[in-house]
Amino acid sequence: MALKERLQELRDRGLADISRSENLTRINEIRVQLLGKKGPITEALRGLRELSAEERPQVGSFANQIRDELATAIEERRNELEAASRAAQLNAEAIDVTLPGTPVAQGQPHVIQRIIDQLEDMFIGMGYQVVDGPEVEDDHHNFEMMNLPKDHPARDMQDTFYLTPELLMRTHTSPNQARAMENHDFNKGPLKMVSPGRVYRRDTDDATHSHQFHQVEGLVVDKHVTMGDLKGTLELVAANLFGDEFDVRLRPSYFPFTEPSVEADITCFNCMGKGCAVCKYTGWIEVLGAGMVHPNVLQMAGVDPSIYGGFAFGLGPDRFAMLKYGVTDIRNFYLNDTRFLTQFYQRG
Ligand code: 2U9
Repeated sequence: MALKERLQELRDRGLADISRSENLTRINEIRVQLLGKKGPITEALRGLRELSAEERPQVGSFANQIRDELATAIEERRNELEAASRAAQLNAEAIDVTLPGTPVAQGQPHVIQRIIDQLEDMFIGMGYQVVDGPEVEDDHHNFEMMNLPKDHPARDMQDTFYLTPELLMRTHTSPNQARAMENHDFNKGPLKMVSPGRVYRRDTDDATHSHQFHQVEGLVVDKHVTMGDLKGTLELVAANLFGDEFDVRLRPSYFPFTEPSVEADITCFNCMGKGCAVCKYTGWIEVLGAGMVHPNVLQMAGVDPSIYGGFAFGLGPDRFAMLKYGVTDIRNFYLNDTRFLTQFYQRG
C-alpha cells in the first residue's frame, strides 16, 4: 500500500521538521509546504482516485488524520515559539522598579535674586509698588532728570557704557523713579515705589567692582515726608534683612539727586558693635545711601517742590549678599559656577 506508506513517511518527516523548527518564519514555511494546496498531502489525497472503492475511505481517513495531526503539531509548535519569543522580549525589556531613580537637578533663584525678592515682599507689605524699566536708557532720564548736569564726571565716557550719544546702559535704576514721578497723579495719593534691577558701570572688574551689578532703589513722594520717615524705613529694612537687634546710623554724605544726603550704617553683624576687623573697629558697616529728594529732581519730573517732598534710598543687593554670606569677591555672583551658587540653596 504505497500511498499509505508515503503518507506515513510524510508525517514522520513533517513532525521531525516541526519539532526542529526554531522560529515563526520557519514554522510558517513548513505549514505552507506540508498543508498548502501544492503540498504533498493535498497531492496524496488527489491520488485516492486511483485506489479501489474499498481502500479509498480507509486511506482517505488516514490522510485526513495525518493532515490534522500535522496541523495540530504546527499549531502547538507555533504557540511554543510565540511564548518563547514573548518571554525573550519581556526579559530584554525588564525594568527593575526597585532601582533608585536618576536624580533631577532642581534650580533655585540666584542668591542676589533672593535678596531682591525679600526686599520686594517687605515693601509690597508696606503698600509700595515694584516698578521695572528698560536697561537701555536715554541720557535725559538716566542723568539729566537726576540732577546730573552735562559736565558731571559720572557722565564721562570713561564711566558709562554709551550705545549712542543719547542712549546708554542705565547706571542706576533711578530713571524708573523719574518716569514714575512724571506719570503719577498726586491727587490720588502718595507715590511709594521700589525699583530693583541690573545696572551697568564702565569699571574694570575686580574683587569689589563688577561692570554689571544690581540695585534696589526706593522712593516715597508725598506732602510732609520727613527724614524720620526715611530712618524708620531703613530700620525696617535692616531688621528684615538682618534681624531685630540691628541699629541704623545716618552719616552726612553727598549725592546730586538728594539734599540732604546720608550714608546709612548698620550694627556690625560680626561683632554686634564691639569693633572687629570686618567693621574696621568702628562697630558699624555701611550698607546704603539715601536722602531727601532734591528739589531740582522733583521739579524736573513735574512735581512742585514747594508742596511735595520725598525720601529716596539706594542699596546694592550684591554688597548685601557679600556682607551676609562673607563672600569676598563679587565676581563669584556672575560666574555661574554651580559649586558656588548651590551653597546658598535652601532645601524644601
Ligand atoms: C529719585 C531720587 C533720588 C536714590 C539714591 C543712593 C542714595 C545711593 C547707591 C547705593 C549703593 C547705589 O547700589 S549702589 O551702588 N545709591 O547711595 N541712591 S539716594 O536716590 C534717588 C532715586 C530716585 C527720583
